[in-house]
Amino acid sequence: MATWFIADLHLSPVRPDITALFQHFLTHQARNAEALYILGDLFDAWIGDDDTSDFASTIQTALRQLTQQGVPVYFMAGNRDFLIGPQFAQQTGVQLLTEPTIIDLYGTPTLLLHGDTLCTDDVGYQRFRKIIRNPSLQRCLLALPLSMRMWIAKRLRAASKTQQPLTQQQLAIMDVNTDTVAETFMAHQVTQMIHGHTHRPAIHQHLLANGQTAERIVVGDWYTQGSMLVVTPTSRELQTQPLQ
Ligand SMILES: [Mn+2]
Repeated sequence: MATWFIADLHLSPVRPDITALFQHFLTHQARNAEALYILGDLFDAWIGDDDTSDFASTIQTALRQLTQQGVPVYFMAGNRDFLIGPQFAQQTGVQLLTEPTIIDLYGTPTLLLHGDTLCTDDVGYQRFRKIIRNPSLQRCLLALPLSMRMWIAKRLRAASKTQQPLTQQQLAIMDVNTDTVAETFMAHQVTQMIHGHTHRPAIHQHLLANGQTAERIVVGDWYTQGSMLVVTPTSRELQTQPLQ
């Protein structure tokens, strides 16, 4: 038995290869999982649970098949798909987690988060996050007609495509701030944390102010491969799966 963690699949209609790999993952590795945790950015964009596109229903059907087979699937929102809501949960059988959540992972209290809240060096992004994650703004967004939300999402994607390649300094501020990481461990009284978002899969050790050593496991993205973390009572391993 094993517990699987994935994040940052950025599923979208323009990447059918990633969608196919995800479907394969759901019907193979995840099929025998004790639980599957999706730690955000499952979708490159999610404009609301009322999206009835073929793409949205393909993914929802695949998730529903897994939950109907008795595998518990948990979802925590990322910065791309925070508009996933109760209707999505109801249609898929996926259980929504608030961020952050502490789970008991084979006896080790483990903090789960998407990861963007740890990237405090990116001041501009944190400001944007505060605005966009405001519940009343989200209600306003969801009240807009679906076609208008599609238009907004398209414009946002087009805007990010025209950006210049990132400099080393820009890349650095997009990683976690180690002080914020240490504070987060202390605030939640845990010594194990799992997150995604930075697309830098690794297992890091952090020395905390109280002298304890804590471990931070970063789950990789699904851009040129599939990435997953598999945890058993005696092991944890970051894996990749090649595109077909
Ligand atoms: Mn993210």
